[in-house]
Amino acid sequence: MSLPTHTSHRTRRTLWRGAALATMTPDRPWGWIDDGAVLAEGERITWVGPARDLPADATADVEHDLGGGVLTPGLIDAHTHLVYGGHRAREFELRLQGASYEQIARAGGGIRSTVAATRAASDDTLRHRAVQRARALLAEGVTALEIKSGYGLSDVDEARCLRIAREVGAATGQTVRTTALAAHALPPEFEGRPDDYIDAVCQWLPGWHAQGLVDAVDGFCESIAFTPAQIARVFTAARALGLPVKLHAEQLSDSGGAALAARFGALSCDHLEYLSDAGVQAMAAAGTVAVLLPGAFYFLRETRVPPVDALRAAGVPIAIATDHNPGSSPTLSPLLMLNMACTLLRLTPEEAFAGMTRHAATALGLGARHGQLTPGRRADLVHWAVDHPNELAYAFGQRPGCRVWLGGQPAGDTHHPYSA
Ligand code: DI6
Ligand code: FE
Repeated sequence: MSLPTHTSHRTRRTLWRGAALATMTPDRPWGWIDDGAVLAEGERITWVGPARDLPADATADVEHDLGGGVLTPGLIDAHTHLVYGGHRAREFELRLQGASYEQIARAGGGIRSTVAATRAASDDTLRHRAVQRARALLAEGVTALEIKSGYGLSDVDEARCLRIAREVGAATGQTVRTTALAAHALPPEFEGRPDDYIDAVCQWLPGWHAQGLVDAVDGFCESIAFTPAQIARVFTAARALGLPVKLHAEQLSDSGGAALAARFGALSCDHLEYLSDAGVQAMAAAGTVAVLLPGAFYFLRETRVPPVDALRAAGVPIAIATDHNPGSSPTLSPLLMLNMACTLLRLTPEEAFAGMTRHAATALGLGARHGQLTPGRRADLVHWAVDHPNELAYAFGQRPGCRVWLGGQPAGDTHHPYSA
């Protein structure tokens, strides 16, 4: 009796051709190749170059002849708060009637109202909504994303949100990096006792880590949240577990958070509207990525622009992310963020696109495997129906069609769940 023969011993080879490539390698603008080809074996890219240089013996099990357009690495959303209950449309109304984000937060609204809604929601509801949001990002080309906790603010509820974040990746096939943001706001049961809460967070962290729920640790360093000294204690606990850190820093005021995070070798500092020169230099020295969040800048009608020229001059890599969250950035459109990064923050379209690919990968500690089309990296690809990717930053709100591959496989249903 002979065993059934099958081909799974050899990994599946896939070839993409018939499109321009924006490989996003840093050696030339957009890493551009006019008429390119990409080969993958299984989940990994094995060859990238001009189609005319394709090795003669390059055979493929599956061939995608793209018929024009541009192939790019998958977009990477390096800062999201995707797991939460409820929404804050009412708060949006209040702000339009004159209340400020800070006033609402101090009055127990804001983040705390989302904490109450998140604690009250079932796992199924939280998971269903988070997966919907991740699919909306996927429909605009996002193949990898960070998901923060930060709306549970108790041992049990933070672990629940981190576990659901992991499940989102399993459900959509996207690469998910989880970040524990328990130091986001003070939960009501610790009212008036922020240092006790920070102690509790430091005690909870090893348990979440032991369950494999944490890829990085974040905090909100701000006058309405936690002080640099409190954040430093959380970072020390993270370091003891070997976990990388990152920080919401200098969003509403300059509290020196970025320099503190840089001292802990932070992967990224995020927001940064009020970043000082000293903060820029500290980030440059530490190799920390600046994650700029034009959605929150826009939605809070911030007027102070992050110091983009100083970041550029110091050679700090700049990433762009949605910051999707119910309070300050309820967008699920990475393409709109590309546009806003250009119009509001004055990045070039290429800088913005690098900020959602190459530099976003670095911000998540995924720089070696994601964010560029090169041999050895993961075959997360997006085919866009445009002549040049600068159109993606230019035509705001238009959503040109795209096809997405995750590790060389076509992404499942990428229909926009919020469009008809
Ligand atoms: N900064 C932000 O913009 C979000 N979190 C943070 O630390 C806002 C979160 C919210 O308002 O729910
Ligand atoms: Fe955020």
